[in-house]
Amino acid sequence: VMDSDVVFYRELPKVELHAHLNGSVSAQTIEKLISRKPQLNIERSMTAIGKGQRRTLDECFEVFKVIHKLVDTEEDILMVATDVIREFAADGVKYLELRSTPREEKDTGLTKKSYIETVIKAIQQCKDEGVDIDVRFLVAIDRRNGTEVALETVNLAEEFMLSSDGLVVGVDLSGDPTVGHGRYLLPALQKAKNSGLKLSLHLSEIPSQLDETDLLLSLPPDRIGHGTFLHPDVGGSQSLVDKVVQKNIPIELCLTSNVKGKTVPCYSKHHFKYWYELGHPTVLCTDDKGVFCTDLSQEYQLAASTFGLSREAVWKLSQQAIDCIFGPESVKQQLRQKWNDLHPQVF
Ligand code: 6MZ
Repeated sequence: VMDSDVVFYRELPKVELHAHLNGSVSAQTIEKLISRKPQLNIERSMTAIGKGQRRTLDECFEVFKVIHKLVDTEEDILMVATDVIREFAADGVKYLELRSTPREEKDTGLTKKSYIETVIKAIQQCKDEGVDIDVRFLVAIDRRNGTEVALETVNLAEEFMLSSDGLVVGVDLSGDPTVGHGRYLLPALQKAKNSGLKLSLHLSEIPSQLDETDLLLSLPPDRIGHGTFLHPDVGGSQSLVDKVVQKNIPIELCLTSNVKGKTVPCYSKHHFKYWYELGHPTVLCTDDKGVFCTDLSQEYQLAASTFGLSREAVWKLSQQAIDCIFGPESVKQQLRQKWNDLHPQVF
């Protein structure tokens, strides 16, 4: 007999807006990759942070390096992306924005361009198979790589925005927050915005980035990733909060990721509470469902049990995420219709 909560959260239609492709690789897919490359001597345990385990953010970034070794051909990317999309769909996600950093691998002939083409191919393939999910792609800028690479990435994103039938909708800024500074990336981000790409930026994921956050908020971004240290109770500032509120910039919140990555001390102290109580648009997301061993149903369930949300409140939360997507108005309308059709008679 299935727990009724488990069924409710899995059947709850959901929107996932913050999912890094290579952080979202499930244990099953990792096993397939390992069997393709046994000579690397990589084990599943090196690619994930299990239940009850916590690592520093630095250690999390080491995990991504291991996964990148396993995913270095077009064939790998195609398998990883199709598996990840099917898994999100099986978890009740109806709209997904995947993000990934285009990588070049000299040894396998992978180029940044073929990287993006392959992700697009995976999205198209899932669509052709009839998987019940609308998937879009955000091209990610790794902050550690600086101005030139950021501009090159934006140029690629612009090219694909025009040629991908609307699948490439924006740009993400991510990567190790302790490395680099937003001031070097501002011109590239500005260019992306001017060309019509949407911006989702990791902001204040760690403390003491107030000047960077203030600078990047001037763009302004269309969404914020994490924003863990924005508010004054944790060393942020009221003026940053005021800007985010005035510009009504939705925040993508990833509870398990932040607890396991030790930027938040425990679930009950997660900044979800601060923003939710303000009535500010917040969207629950997984970040890296593979690395942090979670899924979006579990994240909704955790938020509800930690902060005492009723099923009705949970439904509202998932529904409001539709307003925050980067896809066009027509897609928002389709999703609203879907939510209406799936709405339970009673909670
Ligand atoms: C910042 C993160 C991240 O792009 O190779 N990434 N960036 N903060 C986080 N919090 C935990 N989690 C993942 O997926 C892996 C990459 O996503 C970014 C990092 O740049 C990481 O290398 P892709 O598909």
